[in-house]
Amino acid sequence: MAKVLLVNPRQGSRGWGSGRDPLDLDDLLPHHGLAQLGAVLQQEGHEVSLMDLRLLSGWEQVGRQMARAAPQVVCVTARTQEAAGAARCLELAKEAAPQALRLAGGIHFTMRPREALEAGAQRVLQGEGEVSLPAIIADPDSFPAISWGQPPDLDALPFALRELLPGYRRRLLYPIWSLPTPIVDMLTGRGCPWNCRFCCGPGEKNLYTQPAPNDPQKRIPYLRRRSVSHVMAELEELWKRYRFRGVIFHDDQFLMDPAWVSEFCQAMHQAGYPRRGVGWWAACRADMICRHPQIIGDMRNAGLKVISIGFESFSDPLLKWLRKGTTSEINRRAAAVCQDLGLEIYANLILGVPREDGVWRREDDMAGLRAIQEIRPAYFSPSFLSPIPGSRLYDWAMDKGLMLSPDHAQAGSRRPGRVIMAGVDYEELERLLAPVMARYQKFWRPRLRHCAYRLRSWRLARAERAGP
Ligand code: B12
Ligand code: SF4
Repeated sequence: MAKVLLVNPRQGSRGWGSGRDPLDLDDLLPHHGLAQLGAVLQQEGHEVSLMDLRLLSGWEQVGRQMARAAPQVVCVTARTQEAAGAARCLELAKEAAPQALRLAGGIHFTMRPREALEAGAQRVLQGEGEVSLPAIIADPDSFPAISWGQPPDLDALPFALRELLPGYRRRLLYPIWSLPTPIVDMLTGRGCPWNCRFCCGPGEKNLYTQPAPNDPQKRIPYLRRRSVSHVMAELEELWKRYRFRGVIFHDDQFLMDPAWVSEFCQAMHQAGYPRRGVGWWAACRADMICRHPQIIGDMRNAGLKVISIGFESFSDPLLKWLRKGTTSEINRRAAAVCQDLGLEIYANLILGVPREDGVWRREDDMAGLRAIQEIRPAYFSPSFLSPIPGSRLYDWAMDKGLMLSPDHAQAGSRRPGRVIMAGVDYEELERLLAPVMARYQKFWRPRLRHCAYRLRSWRLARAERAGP
């Protein structure tokens, strides 16, 4: 059995050390993929540890800790936003732990496996890792430099090993939106069947896998949901360990199959979570909300508190070009359905999007911002379009020469405050956005949340020191 070091190359929202004093979801949560791989490897008898760069203070420390850990296997993951950091980790592993087998995976290396090899990975696994990673560790020579992982049966997997992330129990106390704490996050399935042009959907479809019929290296499932009973069993284990009060269901889209969601809501009642005051967050498309308002009602009765809706735009020509499959009217109706049910809306809007002719139009974004002012969602998450590698919009923007910098660090980050696309007047966008944001950006809110978190973690640490 091997000593395996899993590496999360993400540095966090404010650079080094962000994970020690989180201010953002990106700083706070365990990496689902690594937590899942950790569980499988541990079940196979490997000695697993995690190096999460969000907790470290610089590259020197990364090198030192890798050398000290003396792993036999180093596994580096990457989303596009952290690809440069992942490459650096692979290079450092070569110096600091030259004896270790260096493996790479994750969505970015699934799309661009050669980048990992160039950085020093000896094997790259595209797609899912639960079945094939243990097999590579057992016999690396029987795998080519780049190969596809075989998809696992999600119901047969052990539950994610969240506690690989130091201080996990304390992190659950961080207040997120209006969810009661402690808050856990989890996934109930993999993949999304829609085809939005801006989304890394094609990349994701590959990750969750396809080809086979005549076997180009096998693989197949792509869209899968865990059974309701498997999800409930994980919730039960999390309840026993942490007595959570809030859950974030981090699936791309929670409402894909209404029958599954109905069964899930019934199971939540049977398990008694709504009665115990458990509240949850999930993302649903506007068209699905309009098509299934009664299911949204069931979700509310089963504890749904905050619903994230990817409105993206309230300009019909833009929604059509983005292939969102919705209209501004559908968006408004969906908002009304949710608000009538007393749900809090977490509204996502993408600004700075050029239409098919490559031209950005101020009126498209004006329509969106006006709609937000009318709907008044509880939370508003605007982003400036940054085409993500793996999306159709990225290929189009690159072909048209619209991306001012195809730099990885920028690609994939959609936060306002960056200059990304040619022809977009970002100063004007900031000016349009400012009055809308004024309602949401109360400078004391994050400070208050942070103080509450520190106080709660201090109390927890004191209680833990005092013992049972
Ligand atoms: C949940 C989620 C988040 C959560 C993460 C919460 C958490 N606890 O991890 C939050 C909200 C923080 C988040 C943030 C962002 N996200 Co996000 N997110 C997702 C989502 C919905 C699920 C990710 C996940 O956990 N998947 C399940 C796990 C099991 O899969 P996995 O991590 O890929 O791991 C598997 C394989 O890749 C492989 N594997 C992974 N690593 C390794 C390593 C080795 C060595 C091997 C062998 C195998 C292997 O095995 C694993 C198990 O099968 C995905 C979409 C999706 N469905 O995947 C988007 C997605 C990953 N996010 C995306 C984006 C763009 C972002 C943001 C940039 C958005 C923003 N506005 O800033 C940020 C950046 C985060 C970052 N660090 O880079 C894109 C990434 C596109 C890309 N090219 O990288 C995705 C794909 C959405 C999309 N379709 O566009 N996200
Ligand atoms: S944006 Fe959402 S609905 Fe559209 S393809 Fe991506 S995950 Fe699916």
